[in-house]
Amino acid sequence: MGREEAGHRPLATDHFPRIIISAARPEQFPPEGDAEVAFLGRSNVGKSSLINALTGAGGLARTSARPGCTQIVNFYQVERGLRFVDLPGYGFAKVPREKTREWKALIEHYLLERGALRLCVIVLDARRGWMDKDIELRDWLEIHGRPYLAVATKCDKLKSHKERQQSLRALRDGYSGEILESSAVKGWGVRDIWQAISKIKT
Ligand SMILES: Nc1nc2c(ncn2[C@@H]2O[C@H](COP(=O)(O)OP(=O)(O)OP(=O)(O)O)[C@@H](O)[C@H]2O)c(=O)[nH]1
Ligand SMILES: [Mg+2]
Repeated sequence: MGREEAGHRPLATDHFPRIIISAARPEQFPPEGDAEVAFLGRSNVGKSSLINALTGAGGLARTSARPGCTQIVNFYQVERGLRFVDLPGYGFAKVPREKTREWKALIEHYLLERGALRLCVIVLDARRGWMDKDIELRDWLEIHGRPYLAVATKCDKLKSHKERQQSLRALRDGYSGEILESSAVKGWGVRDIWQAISKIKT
């Protein structure tokens, strides 16, 4: 299980980026301190891959073609003063309902209670746009006053002009805010996303 093991706490080091802890329960969340950016989105959408692309650390966040890979909350120290938080993906139908409830409680606890949380990144699949669960999350964040940024990833999968047009339509449908496009595979969008993240520090 390696770094996915709940409660796994490697030795402290000054080396960045590094995992701080994989938490299966709120009691395992690390003490609050540095600003946190949380990555949220449907299972398999590419949250962990995006974290790896942003940090330039290929094996930092475990990725998988199998949805539901990240079932716990992973805290990463990205640089001095900044942490990334990889939250479990939502909306994976094959996960037992009880498990889904557990994850939801864990995510909600983090989003409601975490004072250090400065920005939520809603990760969308560029080919699908806003799906019901994403809209639910967006509404929830707005109601609770949590700032968020929408990122449409896997843009490398849009091969034709027609697919790109369809993607833009789906992303813009009912949403007028900013959406950054990215590809973890190609490294697209990394600079823009960092620019948005760096604003939380000012
Ligand atoms: N082509 C392409 N594939 C990607 C991209 N980002 C992620 N993937 C692939 O999509 C699959 C899921 O990626 P993950 O990063 O594990 O997704 P996740 O959102 O963390 O998934 P969960 O932890 O299960 O919620 C993997 O097979 C990745 O290689 C991308 O930008 N382009
Ligand atoms: Mg993941």
